[in-house]
Amino acid sequence: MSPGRFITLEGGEGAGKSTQLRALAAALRARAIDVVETREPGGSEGAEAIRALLLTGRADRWSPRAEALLFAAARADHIEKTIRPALKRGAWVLSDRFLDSSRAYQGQGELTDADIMTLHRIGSAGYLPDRTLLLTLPEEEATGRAKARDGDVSDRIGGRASDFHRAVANAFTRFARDETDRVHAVDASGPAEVVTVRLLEAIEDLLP
Ligand code: T5A
Repeated sequence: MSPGRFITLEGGEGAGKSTQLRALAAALRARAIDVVETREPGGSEGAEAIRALLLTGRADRWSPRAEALLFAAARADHIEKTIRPALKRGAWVLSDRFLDSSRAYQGQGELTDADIMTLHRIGSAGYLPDRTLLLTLPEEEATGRAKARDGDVSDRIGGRASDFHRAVANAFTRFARDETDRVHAVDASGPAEVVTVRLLEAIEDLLP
């Protein structure tokens, strides 16, 4: 049995992560790979319940510290209940967002990247993906895609100011620069099928 792999897709709002997760899963299944599609926050019963707490309600529903702890708790449950069992049976797990989202979104302002990594060590023993695919797209294009789909409606975190989302994008860029083995930046512009080909190229060395 070839080993299961844990692949995460990251990036800002509207970059095309969900679209590409589905396409990548289909491409892997066509190669007879057992694939589990999942997402964060969420991906297990407990984590989906926490997702609802995190993404709905007033902007100030949670303090930055409480918010970071909730994401870490959801992730601990997701890993334990969904990710590890799938990997154990040799499946590939594709997750729409994971730890790097917490580092980019919660690890600015009151909390540092080191704080988020400490929470991850406590919650999930510091568990990391085999590969993280960072979908990069110019801000206007990503906003345009999200707007075309959702209009002006957004969730508790997606609805934050553009300065916040710019800082998130800069943090993701930093991870790709500093963690080159794990985090691969992939151009998310152009037709979806072309982006999928780029993503497959970025995991080619992991394929059985
Ligand atoms: N969060 C999450 C944290 O703060 N900390 C954390 O630790 C975690 C895990 C989650 C929110 O939680 C935050 C980040 C987020 O704010 P979510 O509902 O899961 O929110 O949504 P997002 O992850 O932000 O994802 P989106 O749904 O906004 O965007 P996607 O998945 O990147 O994009 P997608 O695929 O839905 O595409 C958007 C639109 O563009 C079209 C699609 O059809 C769709 O309409 N599209 C394209 N159009 C043209 N060309 C292409 N190549 C296209 N690809 C897709």
